[in-house]
Amino acid sequence: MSDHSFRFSHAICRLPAASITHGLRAVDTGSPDLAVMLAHHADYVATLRATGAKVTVLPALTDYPDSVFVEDTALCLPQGAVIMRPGAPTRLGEAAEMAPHLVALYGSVRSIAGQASHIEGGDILVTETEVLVGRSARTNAQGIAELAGLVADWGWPVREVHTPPGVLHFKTDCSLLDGETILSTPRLSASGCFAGYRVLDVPEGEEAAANTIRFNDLVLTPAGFPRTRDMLLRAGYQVREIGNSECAKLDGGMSCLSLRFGPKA
Ligand code: CIR
Repeated sequence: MSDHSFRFSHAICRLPAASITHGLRAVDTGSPDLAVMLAHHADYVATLRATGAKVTVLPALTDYPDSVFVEDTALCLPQGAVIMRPGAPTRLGEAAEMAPHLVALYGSVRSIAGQASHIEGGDILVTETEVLVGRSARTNAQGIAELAGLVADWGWPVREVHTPPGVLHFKTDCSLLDGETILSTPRLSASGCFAGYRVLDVPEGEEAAANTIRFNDLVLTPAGFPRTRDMLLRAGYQVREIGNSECAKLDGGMSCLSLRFGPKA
């Protein structure tokens, strides 16, 4: 089995801006504290770096309150990168801000360009064999179809899947732990979309722990979900808990804070 889906040589992150207090959120659970978020972000970056990866940290973008959540701006595959077209109007411009950085790394990029197409990276889970895309309030059928056309000649099949109602992104509820194992909420795995994969369901009440990232030898999980942490440890993963209290106020988790990519194919 190849392990390109969790072996990474590079990552790109972006510092949160003071305007993060205006970031999008489904439910208002209080204003994020920038100083605490910066401390959590620094811990996140240091943890990625500790695995040996080169991590670029871009400057904050005041004009885009949600721009710390870089994952939504692009899809990075071994063959190349695709610039997304976020479904949130306030986030559309973030994709263009990311493009030059990916051009610098990949040489060129492809882009979702259709005016009716919307797709955000948080709705995309890449496994060893396929690209799963959840249709959501941010990602529509046109965006998924356009992505499928853009990655077909790179050999990637795209499969449209279900995002549970009321959940921001498909990957809010799942993560890839290794080439064949997915961490999921029970409400998502019950849809059957992971047939053929080994699925670990997060315990009831710890749904917010389903958004983790496998990054080289580590699994980064949000702090505060001890039953999920212990389940992952028992399953043999090396776990690092990262504070996520402030990003969680904006519906953000471990995956949204980075774009991750490996050596070019
Ligand atoms: C948003 O609503 O767009 C941001 N407040 C959170 C984005 C989280 N992104 C992700 O999970 N990939």
